[in-house]
Amino acid sequence: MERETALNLVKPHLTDHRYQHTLGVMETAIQLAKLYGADPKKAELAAIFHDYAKFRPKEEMKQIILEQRMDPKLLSFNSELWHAPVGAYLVEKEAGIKDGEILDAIRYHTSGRPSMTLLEKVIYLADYIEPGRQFPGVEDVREMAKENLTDALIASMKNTIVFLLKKNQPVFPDTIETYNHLIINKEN
Ligand code: DGI
Ligand code: FE
Ligand code: FE
Repeated sequence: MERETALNLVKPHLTDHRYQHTLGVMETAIQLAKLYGADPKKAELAAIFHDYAKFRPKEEMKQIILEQRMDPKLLSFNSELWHAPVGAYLVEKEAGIKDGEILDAIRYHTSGRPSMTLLEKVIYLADYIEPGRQFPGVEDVREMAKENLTDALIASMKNTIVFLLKKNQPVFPDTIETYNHLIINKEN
């Protein structure tokens, strides 16, 4: 699918702010893909569609999680997590994206998962460091992303986990497992 076609499919589902974020993720994901040897075209499409379901009503997302037999523990954690797996489902159904690697990059872009593929890592990180992001520590992660994909990914997951802990919020087990997996498997 061409970039313009994809952007036109996504735009009606997003606010202006979220659309600008999507363009930032797209540019960043293409750069990271070229730097680390992922497929830039798949990175482009996964980035364009990654937040496709961000503004779906919670009830609709909940129904999809149940009907499509997605991980039921999602429903016991922050509903911010839901747009990722629900997005993968809707992007296939409504936008006709069939590529499993692209759909997985969308599916795991919020929680992560142990043994993330290169494309999943690229999208996760691009979402975190795109130029519109402003939270504390992001500049350090942007610098790391130029040198080492795994180190930058660990730093971004760590920041997210600490952010949730500081707000007394639960942390989805897959996020913790992803962090553990990355740390344990990194050569020190
Ligand atoms: O959709 P975006 O805002 O672009 O970014 P995202 O899909 O990474 O969503 C991140 C939000 O999800 C962030 O504000 C933290 C929140 N969140 C809630 N619980 C968890 C979580 N993020 C992760 N990784 N793990 C959680 O358990
Ligand atoms: Fe998201
Ligand atoms: Fe996003």
